[in-house]
Amino acid sequence: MRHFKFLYIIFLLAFISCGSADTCKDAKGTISWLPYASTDKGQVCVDEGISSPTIDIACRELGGHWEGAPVNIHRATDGSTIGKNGFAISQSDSQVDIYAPDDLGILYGVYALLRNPELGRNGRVEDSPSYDLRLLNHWDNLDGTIERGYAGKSLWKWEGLPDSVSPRYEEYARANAAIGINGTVLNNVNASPKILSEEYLKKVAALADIFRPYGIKVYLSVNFASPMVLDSLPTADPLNPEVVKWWTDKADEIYSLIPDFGGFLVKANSEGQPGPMDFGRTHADGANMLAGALKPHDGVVMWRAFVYSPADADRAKQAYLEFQPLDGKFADNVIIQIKNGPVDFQPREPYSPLFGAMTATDGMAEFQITQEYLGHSNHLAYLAPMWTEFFDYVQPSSIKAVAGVANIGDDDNWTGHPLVQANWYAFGRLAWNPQLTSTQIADEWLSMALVDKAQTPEDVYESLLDMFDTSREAVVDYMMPLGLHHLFAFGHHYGPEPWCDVEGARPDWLPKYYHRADSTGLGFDRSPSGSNAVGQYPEPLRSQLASVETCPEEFLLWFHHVPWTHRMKSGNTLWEELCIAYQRGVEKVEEYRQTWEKAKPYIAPELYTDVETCLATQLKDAKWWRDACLQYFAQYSKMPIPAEIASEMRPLEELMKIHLPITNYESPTPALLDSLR
Ligand code: BDP
Repeated sequence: MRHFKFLYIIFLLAFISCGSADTCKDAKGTISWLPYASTDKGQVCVDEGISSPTIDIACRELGGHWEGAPVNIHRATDGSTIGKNGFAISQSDSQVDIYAPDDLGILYGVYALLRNPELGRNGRVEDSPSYDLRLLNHWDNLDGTIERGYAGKSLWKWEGLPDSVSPRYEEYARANAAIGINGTVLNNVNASPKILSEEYLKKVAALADIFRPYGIKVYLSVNFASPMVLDSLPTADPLNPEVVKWWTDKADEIYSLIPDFGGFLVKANSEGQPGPMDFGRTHADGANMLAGALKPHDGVVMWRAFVYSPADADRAKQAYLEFQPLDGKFADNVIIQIKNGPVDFQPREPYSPLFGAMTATDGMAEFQITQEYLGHSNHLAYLAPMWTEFFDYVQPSSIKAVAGVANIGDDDNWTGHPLVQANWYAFGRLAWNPQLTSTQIADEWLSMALVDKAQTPEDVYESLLDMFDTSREAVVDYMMPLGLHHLFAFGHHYGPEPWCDVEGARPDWLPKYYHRADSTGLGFDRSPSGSNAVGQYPEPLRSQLASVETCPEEFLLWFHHVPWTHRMKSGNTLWEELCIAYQRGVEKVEEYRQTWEKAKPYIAPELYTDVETCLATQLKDAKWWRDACLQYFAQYSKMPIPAEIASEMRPLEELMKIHLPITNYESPTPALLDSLR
């Protein structure tokens, strides 16, 4: 169908503007991938019949920030191949055309064009999101703290809402829309029932109103015992009619305030949270009851599979054991949210075998953007390589959605470490298109956020790119190489404590449970002769993982208890290889410091200094990890640490005395770390 064209030209002032692009790149409070510089030159022409608050934003962005030829905005015609929320762009010297089947697609097209002004120049480019749900999960508590948050306090200022509204709420929505994120779970999975009170729902509605034109739907984490806590029901049994009615009424109330509310995220019967099993029911009973309440409103339930109990032999098998038998028993608006790995967001984990094991149930991946286990906000760990590695094993089309635990707080720079806005960005880009490569995304981010690519010598740029791309592997090397995992200090998870023993603590919260170091070797035997966690993987991977000889070495100690003298592919023994890996990690960080110094002339001064400080801390931490782990394991291997490393090590007894006085809500400052070690 052809539209009758009604042309009008819009000249709009940028609604956020400041100086030149370069001064804004590193300005405090800015989002690195958003346009800030105001051009006031963008000319936009919208086909008749296309109008909405979302289109107004698209026009405002172009009006304020587009410097190229006039842009025509069209509704894609019925026969178009463009997917939901997708767009097509073509451009010549005299005009740019954006086509989309819906308004959000137009907005996404506009952001794609602003990100890459050449898009569509060499022929029409078509793009649409791979998943319908691309969500951030905030682990924000109602008191303003953030569980595992390292960028200050929560962005949500609950005391002031709904009347007082921070300008950052809209900037947050803009930042997310610009990378295709279309939903946000506002509160911690360890959910306070209070979030469902009338008082808080009004606050949530105020945020939803701000996010709506940017295509961001609001979701909430809910506490399964909410009916008992909020309204004194004697039970939260999902099959009890009063409980069912309570949730049905609650859903109606939510939708009366927020008509496009997305749905619930639920952590149930996990780490002490209440759930259906407290009442003798199953995960499916619980999820389906909530799904029933949301169904008339088109809401979804994201039910988490993060479950484990100390009674069982192997924590890595738990989620599969509990959930796989329930395959096919879930309502069609339930999605099982599964962490990428079977344990808990370690620097490297094999993928969770639950992916692909529930063929009659929708599943979604949960990644962690915040660096709970990767050096908090002190370490540079660019996480896209971890997530693309996941997609090397898990077919993108086998899951329905993706979620990322946000690394966002109210810090000036939003994400703590000055460079890890890149991880928020990378998550959004991969949620849109999991086929993108980590290097491609790093290249996009570096050239937008860090340096002016045209002005930066190629070797400097390449070194920066390499620093990003290898940084997660460096963390793996200096913390937990070759499949080691969970050697972290108890509670806050910053720094090494492979020796950790806390009286009365659950064994599966202690490092020894995972590394199993003894005089014969190192690693967790998950082969058929051990816990047989490998049995949960499909063939041929299962057999490959099952044998020490064929198991990929990066997962070796995850799946096997390996003799210290075992010959690795390199010809080195396991012990030698371990020493090499820890040292390689340290050297990599030394190299990053040199890269950073080389890049100094091309980096904004304040940013330069901030990152320099972080890298200095990262190097000290890397050595701390190396020294602690190698000396601790040497007690079992009885093998020597190479002299050149050993000579600069701090004695183990000293390292074992370091205890960081921090909680799950903070990252240690460099000064605190220096004072303790
Ligand atoms: C672990 C965190 C814990 C979270 C839990 C979860 O240590 O704070 O509550 O995961 O995902 O990674 O529920």
